[in-house]
Amino acid sequence: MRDVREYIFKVSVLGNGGVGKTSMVLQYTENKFKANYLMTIGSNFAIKMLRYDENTVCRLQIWDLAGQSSFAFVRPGFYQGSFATIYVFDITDRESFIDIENWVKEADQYVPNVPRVLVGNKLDLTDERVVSRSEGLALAEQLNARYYETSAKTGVNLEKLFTDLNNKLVELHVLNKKSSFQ
Ligand code: G3D
Ligand code: MG
Repeated sequence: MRDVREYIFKVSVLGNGGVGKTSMVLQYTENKFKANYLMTIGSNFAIKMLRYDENTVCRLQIWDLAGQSSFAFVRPGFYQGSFATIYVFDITDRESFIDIENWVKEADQYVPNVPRVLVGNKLDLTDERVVSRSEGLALAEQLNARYYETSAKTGVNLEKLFTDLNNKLVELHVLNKKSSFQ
């Protein structure tokens, strides 16, 4: 009988309200955009099963935090036990890009040494773009993060983002391979 091992990796999705965090998670885990969902109250999570190889199955537990500061009390529990942080900005909203720094500062208080991913979302809104790809790449380099540009509307690059991250987490925690994730 083959010995299949299962792992659970919690990852946290961060960024200003409106950048598309909930939409990304919904599109990736359920292939839906603009289904009936409510503004995230506090935090919620979705699970995606990923097969790394024939012996290794992972459940990616993707947590999505509401931006409202009134829910600040949920933050410690939200960050606790995260294996990675995903920072999302909206390429049509410069403020959301500038604010990434604050999200990094906050997350670093709880989970300082985990792989980071930076995401420029709403890639489909080409005409409204105000943050360039090179700016995104430069910030990612500064944060020692991997950079992706996605659209929660079309789904572009979401599969790649989460599969790459899951592979990285298996390498780090199952195979004990330490290397940078950029
Ligand atoms: P949040 O969870 O980060 O707060 P949401 O963001 O997922 O609630 O998305 C905020 C708004 O942006 C939603 O529109 C959503 O449909 C839209 N959105 C999210 N991702 C994308 C994207 O990739 N492309 C486009 N075009 N829109 C996106 P509403 O109108 O409901 O506020
Ligand atoms: Mg949300």
